[in-house]
Amino acid sequence: MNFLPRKLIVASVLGLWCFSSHAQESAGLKLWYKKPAARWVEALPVGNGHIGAMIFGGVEQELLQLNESSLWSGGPVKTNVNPASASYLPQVREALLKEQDYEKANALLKKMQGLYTESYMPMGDLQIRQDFKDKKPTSYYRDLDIAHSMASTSFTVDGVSYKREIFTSAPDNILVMRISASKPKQLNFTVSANSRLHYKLETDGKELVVNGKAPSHVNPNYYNPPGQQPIIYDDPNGCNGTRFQFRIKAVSKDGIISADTSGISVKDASEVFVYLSAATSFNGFDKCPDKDGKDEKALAKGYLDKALARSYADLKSRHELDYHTYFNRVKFELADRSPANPNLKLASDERLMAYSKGDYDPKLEVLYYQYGRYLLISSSRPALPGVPAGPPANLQGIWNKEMRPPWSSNYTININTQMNYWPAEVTNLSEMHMPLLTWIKDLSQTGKVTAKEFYGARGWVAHHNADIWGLSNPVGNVGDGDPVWANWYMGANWLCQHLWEHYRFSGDKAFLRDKGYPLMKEAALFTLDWLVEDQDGYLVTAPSTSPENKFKDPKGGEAAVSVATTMDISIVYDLFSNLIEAADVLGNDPEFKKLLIEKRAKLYPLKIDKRGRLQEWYKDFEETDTLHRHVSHLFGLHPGRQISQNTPEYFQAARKTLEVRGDHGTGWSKGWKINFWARLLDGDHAYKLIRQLMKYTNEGNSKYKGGGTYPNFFDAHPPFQIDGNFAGTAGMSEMLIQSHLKEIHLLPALPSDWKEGSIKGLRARSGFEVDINWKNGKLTSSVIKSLDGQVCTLKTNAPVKVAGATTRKTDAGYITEFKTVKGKTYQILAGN
Ligand code: FUC
Repeated sequence: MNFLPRKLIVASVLGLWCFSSHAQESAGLKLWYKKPAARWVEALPVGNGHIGAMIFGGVEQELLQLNESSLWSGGPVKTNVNPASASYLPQVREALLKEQDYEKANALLKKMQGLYTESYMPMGDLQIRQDFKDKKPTSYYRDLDIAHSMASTSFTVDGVSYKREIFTSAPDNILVMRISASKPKQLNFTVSANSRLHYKLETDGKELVVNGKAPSHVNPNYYNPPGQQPIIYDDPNGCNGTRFQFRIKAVSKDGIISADTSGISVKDASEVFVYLSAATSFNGFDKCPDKDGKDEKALAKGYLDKALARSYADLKSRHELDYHTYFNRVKFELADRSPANPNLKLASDERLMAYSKGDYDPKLEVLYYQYGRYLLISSSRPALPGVPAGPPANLQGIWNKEMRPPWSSNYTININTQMNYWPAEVTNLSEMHMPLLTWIKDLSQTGKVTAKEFYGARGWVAHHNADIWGLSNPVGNVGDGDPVWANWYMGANWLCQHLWEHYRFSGDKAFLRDKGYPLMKEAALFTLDWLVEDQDGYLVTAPSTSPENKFKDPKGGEAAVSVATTMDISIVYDLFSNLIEAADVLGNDPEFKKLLIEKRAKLYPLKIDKRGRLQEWYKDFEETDTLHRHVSHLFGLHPGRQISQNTPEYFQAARKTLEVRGDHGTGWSKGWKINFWARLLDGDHAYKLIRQLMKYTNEGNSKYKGGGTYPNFFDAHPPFQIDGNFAGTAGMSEMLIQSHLKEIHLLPALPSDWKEGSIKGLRARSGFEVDINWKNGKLTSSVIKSLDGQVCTLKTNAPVKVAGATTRKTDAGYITEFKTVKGKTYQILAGN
């Protein structure tokens, strides 16, 4: 590839000023571009878990598309929506277990559905109009610096250089923009605002205030029954939607600033600070956000007034201090074969394109990795003093511009929501896991009602879709959903894995005892009621689907519903195993533990099909889509731990499954496959999928095909879905460290293209923080900090030296075990 022409183009478009001051830095942790965003997937995201903004970087017209993470349509979930549901369950089971009439079971399951989830809403837009009388800007540059969580746009018009710097601060819950010019009194612009929701503008002559309201119901974008309004504002049953307010104020030392409802006008200023605060009336999953809602006006005003009482420098340093606390915990470096790789100087979209064509650019992979961490810190936040916790990151994190976003931008818990949180613990962002873990509790509350109302069962259950209100029923508007996705019963059980994993990484026993274990146990109670015996005495789930694949019905046609899919059984196995271990840790529930051990032993076993793959269904049915994007039956390989080198036959069958399934798929599907191949200890295949996940795309929506990465590095399903970003980061971590079994495996799946590098600050289960260095594809040294005083069992591909420990060779590698003291650091060196 010839880089010279491209370099010249960059230099001439940007001008020397821009080329020399920024392009070098783009080798680091920045996304940067030479043009404003023309499309939403070119705009750059900032967020603090509450406020989200997509920054377009226009010169005369700047657009910040705004979100607030608690702004959803709807209100608390309705109960008693399908009282007849439970009465169909015996008939469904009879159809499945006695008659093998899968079609009949499918039809009956439609009668066992509830309502659809609500949707995540866009909040509004902030626009800046800066009139340059059509004079052409030069030296245009915009970036997102993920090392500091700061976005900027700069350009020169008529000899004056202008700059806009934007950040969203979590500790002050505020968006701040600094607008400056290189010469005094050159800033003349207006700031205006609007919303796609119902809204009104207000002003006191200084601040611009947008008051609005979300609909009381929005149908999913794929659900359009004739004659039904898809967006409804007034709920005749009494609970209207969530109110919101955002307020904007501009401050300048020397300019003239005035505001009316058309906007804020700034004249002849040298430097201007624009502040935006936002709040909603959302008051918890079980409170009507209208009549029992929070006072969003007081909240938004409070955040703004508090921020205004601080200097810009103070707000910025509080923001950076907070952000660095999390972001700086992990440092990842990959050596490039040619340290002066010319791609380092390319704008990020061009660089991604070059990478997609095959260029070697490991530092771009590092940038992608850290971008996943950036997105998690920006979209999932625990509480801070004076600022409540935000909800978990949804299908689009917190960034959505649509009134009817793809799949409602909800929580899809048959893979996608869990995937969002795969990087949380291992990349040392345990705090960012908390919004999910807290929300699981909410979901369990409605899930208890669903278990009782829909199935007459104990405990709690959740199906494949959920929302901020904790909707837990099988969706479908009682009959319109397809059971292949709607009637899946393992949502709660899978989410419970996150409670256990949080304990495994943190060692926080109080969390496990007070929060994790009770929720896990309640999920198991549902499951114990849900399991039935088949004719051979195995415990099976019936009805059961393998999201979202179908099989060829031996009686003809296609079917989705049968008995004991491998995914169901693997998730139940995981839940029971985690509870059994948790009961050991807590020493609190011996009887229940005994019961689970008995039941686990009777679960329908894993099977290998006639092609040597892990069997997906109860019987060796043939799938209708061999390349299906979901690989649900490999749950036991990842994120479960039932399948590993310790179970060689299943390990081999899992590999075969993936080989046949192929590397195709949506963004998240490719992301999952990176994790699968890492668990199969095949770094080169995992790497192949990283390349696929990071393939440049600008595609809008091609049904279920494609995958890839948009110019702003958002993952493309397509359309945009954030889970692929998170799975990419998690998968790369999984290639460098694994600790799901009894040991910490260093460099389990290092690809040949990552010859030399280091990663610092990863977390491993049992409370360890780990740095790893390698050269020529081999571990050179590692530093392990013990955070919980546990015994450390290391697995390495070659012998290592640790003071006071001996290394033994096994079939699967070298095992080194040593006792640790909490707070102490241990050096590991390669060699005998
Ligand atoms: C599941 C997947 C789709 C999509 C949606 C949000 O239904 O099968 O690919 O990711 O969730």
